[in-house]
Amino acid sequence: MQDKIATEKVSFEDIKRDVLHDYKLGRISREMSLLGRREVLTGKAKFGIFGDGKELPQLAMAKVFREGDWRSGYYRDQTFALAVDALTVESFYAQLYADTSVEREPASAGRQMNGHYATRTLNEDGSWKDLTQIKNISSDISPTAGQMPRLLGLAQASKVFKEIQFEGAEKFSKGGREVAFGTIGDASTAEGHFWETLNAACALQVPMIVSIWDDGYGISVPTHNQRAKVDIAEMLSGFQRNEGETQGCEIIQVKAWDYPALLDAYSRAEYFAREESCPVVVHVIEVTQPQGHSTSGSHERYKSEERLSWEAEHDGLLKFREWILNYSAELDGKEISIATADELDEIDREAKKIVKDGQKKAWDSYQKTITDLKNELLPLVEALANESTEVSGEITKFKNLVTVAKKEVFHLVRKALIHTRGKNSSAREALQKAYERLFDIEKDNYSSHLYSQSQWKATEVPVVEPIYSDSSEEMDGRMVIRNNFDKIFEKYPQTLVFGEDSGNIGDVNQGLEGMQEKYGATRVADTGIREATILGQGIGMAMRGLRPIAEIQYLDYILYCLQGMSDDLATVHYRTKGGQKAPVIIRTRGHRLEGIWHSGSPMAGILNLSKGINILVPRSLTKAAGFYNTMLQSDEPCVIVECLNGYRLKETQPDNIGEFTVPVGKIEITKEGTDVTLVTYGSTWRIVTEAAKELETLGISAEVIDVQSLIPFDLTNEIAESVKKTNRLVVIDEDVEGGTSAFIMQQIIEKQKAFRYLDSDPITISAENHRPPYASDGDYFSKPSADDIVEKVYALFHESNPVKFPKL
Ligand SMILES: Cc1ncc(C[n+]2csc(CCOP(=O)(O)OP(=O)(O)O)c2C)c(N)n1
Ligand SMILES: [Mg+2]
Repeated sequence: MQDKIATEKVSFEDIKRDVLHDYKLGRISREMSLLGRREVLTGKAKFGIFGDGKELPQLAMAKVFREGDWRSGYYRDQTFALAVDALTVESFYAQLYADTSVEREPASAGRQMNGHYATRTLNEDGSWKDLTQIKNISSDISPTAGQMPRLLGLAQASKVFKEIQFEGAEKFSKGGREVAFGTIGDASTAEGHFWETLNAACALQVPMIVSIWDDGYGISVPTHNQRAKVDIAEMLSGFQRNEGETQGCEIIQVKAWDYPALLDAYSRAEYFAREESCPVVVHVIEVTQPQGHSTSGSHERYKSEERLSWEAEHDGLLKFREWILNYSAELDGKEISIATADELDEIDREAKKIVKDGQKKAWDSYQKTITDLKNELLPLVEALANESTEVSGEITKFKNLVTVAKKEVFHLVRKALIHTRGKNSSAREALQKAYERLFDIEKDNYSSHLYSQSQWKATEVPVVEPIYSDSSEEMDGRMVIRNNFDKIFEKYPQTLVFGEDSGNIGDVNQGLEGMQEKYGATRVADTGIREATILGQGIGMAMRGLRPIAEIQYLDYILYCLQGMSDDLATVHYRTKGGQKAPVIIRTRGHRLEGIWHSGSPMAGILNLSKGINILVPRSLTKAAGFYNTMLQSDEPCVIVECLNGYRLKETQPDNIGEFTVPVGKIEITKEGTDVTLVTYGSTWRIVTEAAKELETLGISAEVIDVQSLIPFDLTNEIAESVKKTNRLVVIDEDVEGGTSAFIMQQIIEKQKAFRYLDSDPITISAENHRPPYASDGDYFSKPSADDIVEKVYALFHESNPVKFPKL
């Protein structure tokens, strides 16, 4: 290896201080694990998963993790989080207890199980912090290997920042020198996400270091049952970069208990990644799990005596201690050492005390939140005791409880309010008021930040109407969207699009035609066929301040990345209580075409699994363009489903292309009518419009509504207003029955209370439950046609007035 990264000269005293600092941090981390398990087993916390056995490699990794760098890892990394100041003993226990305070538990404000780390990249108002000054941890998720796709995007951002500049970029990157660090367990490397990410990283040559903590087990299943070969480094050897090539990665194998070898491994890894933008895998072997997998079981059940005693002997901290004690060298003729056994014992004692004190402080603070609540509400309930014997009974039950959480306090209050119903005493009113005020606070604690709460919230984006004039041109829809992208790339240098065939040919429908030539292959890029990591590129880059448009070629293939949408993208703002955001735009196209996998409209699946993401279903490419223009001004993620059969249809391009917006959460009445409200979205809109015309000839005046935005949904209740006028409601789409149409119906009938205005049954017209067979007839017999719609709507009128509307 050539030159190393420039380092300052250090004295032996510096080294000694560093080593002992690591030792102490390692011991603190271990004590946190030991006490953490006890806290769970004694019932003070629900579940615990810890990083014991993984301390040493994480200390080494932290040494090359610099301000501006990123980690995307999993639940074992408490030592690393401590070492990079993303965690304190108190915040660790605050999370274990599920304390909802952002100050005390900044990673998730009590929303995540313990071991899920995150730093806060956002200020309270939702604006970005200077991320180049932070050692950044992207918020962990529990699905194993789910952290990998995002890691790719975090690493790729560095490469992109080397090439593009924009105002404000200095907050996100210093010349693209940042490295993204990933961590993953050995068993989780059996997941597709691991291989897909590594393959893509090797192709893209991004600065990424993936550490595999190989402890030989995935819960109880040993490695040899998990993958093709026990030694994953051997399996990965085909990924090894060849001399002089710019593909592949470097692979380093190192033992988890060998402190100097670990330091060396990570300094080499850093060189490859930071200086050469080459991905690196650090396969850390001989890792142990002193306490087993988690508090849910004991490893004695599945590990042999032999394995258990091997683990005890190879405990990293034990070996570290031995190494320190055995260290001896000569400097200037004098024998030097790092520490004596007594000195290390003293550090052990200090570590134990630091952890005990931190845990106690965290417990007391957490308990205080409950005690405060109890102190405020219990006297108000007690004031009602003489109004009802049931209330006294509830109070006695409450006082006999061994443990009290907020839930028990609220349960008592709600029971007291039920038992005193109808009594309008001032005591009851006082309780009711306090209950409502405090319940609102808890609502915020547990349910806030699913969507943005900042000034950049999608619904706050100013509406700019499209402008049409005599000189507005008519053209294919794909030209409208293309011209809009052209303006977008010109206006927002931080925007980039990538997907299968998106670059060279400008996407399969030429909606990006010529864009790569004009804006370069970094901003308009082809990718491999790998939807999960296309999304991951989007998430990671959006977390670092870029504005990625991740293109999924067809809606039918979005299922490959639905896991990431659901588990990662949709939850990131929520699971950090507004601490992180990833405003990715997922561009896809779908609905009506022909064939089992080219006509799907699995909208309900997406809708149900992606709460937290705006779901936009424009009926035309002009509408789609407007949504891109809106969402690029917002800090929320979204999916925009373009109509697959719309690219070659003629549309009139607005004169203010690239500027006009389409508001989210707003419906459009596209045809006025008085007799029935037909609600639809996407490609079905054209068919409904055709049916509405035919209904007119049958004496039925239909109002047609395009929902446009499924999430958020009709925020001003305009559909209910329409039903108030027409007194009839039909929801039409091409999803399965009980799918998106059921969601729309629930919103209108239950949320908007439109049931009050109905004169006939509200009905849905959806597709058959099987997927649509190939060709036009496959479509005709499985998705609602204009014929179906006309007949079903007509039937409603026949039922109410058979004379005027005789049977068809
Ligand atoms: C996708 C997914 N499947 C299953 C689980 C349940 N689970 C949690 S941890 C774990 C084992 C992971 O083993 P490994 O990757 O080796 O990490 P380790 O816990 O050993 O550090 C499993 C199966 C999960 N969290 N996510
Ligand atoms: Mg494992």
